[in-house]
Amino acid sequence: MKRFLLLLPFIFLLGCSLPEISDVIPPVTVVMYPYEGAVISQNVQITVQASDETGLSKVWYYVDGVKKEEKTAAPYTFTLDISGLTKKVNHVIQSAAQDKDGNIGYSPVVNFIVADSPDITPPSVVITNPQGGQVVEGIVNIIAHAEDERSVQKVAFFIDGDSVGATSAYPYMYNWNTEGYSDSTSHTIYAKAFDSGGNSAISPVITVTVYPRTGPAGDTTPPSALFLYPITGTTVQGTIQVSVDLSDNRGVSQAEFYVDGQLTESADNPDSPWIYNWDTSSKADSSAHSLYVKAYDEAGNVGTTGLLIVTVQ
Ligand SMILES: [Ca+2]
Ligand SMILES: [Ca+2]
Ligand SMILES: [Ca+2]
Repeated sequence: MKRFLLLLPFIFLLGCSLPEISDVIPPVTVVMYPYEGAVISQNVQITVQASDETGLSKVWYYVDGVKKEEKTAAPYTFTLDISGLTKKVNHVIQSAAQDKDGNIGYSPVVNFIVADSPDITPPSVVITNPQGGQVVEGIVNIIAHAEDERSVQKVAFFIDGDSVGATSAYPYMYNWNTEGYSDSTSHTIYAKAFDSGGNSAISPVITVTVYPRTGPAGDTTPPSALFLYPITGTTVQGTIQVSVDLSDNRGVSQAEFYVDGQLTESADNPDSPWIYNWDTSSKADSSAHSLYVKAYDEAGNVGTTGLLIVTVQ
C-alpha cells in the first residue's frame, strides 16, 4: 500500500505531461445546392459539402430552422421536399457537420423561394473552356456556363458521350485527366444542365485533340483565361475582387489585367483562380469600362479572356 502511495505523484505527473491532443476545430460545411436566391419548382436534391481535418461523424441540414435528415457518410445529398413549404416566400436552408470529437460547424444560410407554378423553360448551357478545335494535354479544366430563368440545379459533363461527372458548384467545372487517352486522338465534350423543375438542355458539342505526347516537344498550346467575377454587363463599386480562372497545359507563367486597354496589374506564376483587388474609385464615373486578362506560358504563348464590360459607379 505504501509503495503504491509513493507512486501516485509519478502517475499524476505522467498524466499531466501527456495531455490528450483534443480536436477543437469544427468542420467546415457549405450548401452547394440550392444556392442563394434559387427558385425551386419541385422536390430537388440538396447537395452539401463538409470536411474536417480529423474526420466527420455526421452531416445534417435545417429548413427554416427545423432539423431534417442526417447522414453519417458521404455523399451528403438529401431530398428537399417542398410540399409543406409556403410558395412565393423566402425559405432558409443551412447545413451542419459534426466531427468525431463533437465539434459542430454550421454553413452560411442560403435563401430560396418555392415557385407557385411548374418550371417549363429548359436551361441553356455552353462549354466555355476548352475551345472547339483546341489541342489539349494533361489535366484540362472543362468549364460550362449554364443559365436558367429560375435556377440551375447541376451540370453534368460528357466525354465521348460518357458521363464523367456532375457538379452543383459554380463555376461548373470538371477536371479532365487526358493521361489515359491515345495521342493525337479527337474527343467530343458536351455538358448537360438541369434546372430545378426537371428540365434539361445539352450544350453544343465541341471536339478537341489530345496533345501528341510523342510528337513535337515544343509547347504550342496557349493558356486559357476566363473571368469568374465580375459578370459582364453589371455595375460595380468600390474595391472588387476580380477573379480569373487560368489554365495551361504547362502552367501559366504570367497574368496581366487590363482596364480600358491599359495594363493595371500583373502577377508572375499566378494561382488559379487569380484574384486581384481592383480599386475602381478612379473610374467611378457611371460609365462603361472594358476589362480583359492576358495569360502567358513559359513558351510565350498567350491567351486572353474576352472583353468584359462593367459600369463603375
Ligand atoms: Ca475537427
Ligand atoms: Ca427553367
Ligand atoms: Ca502552353
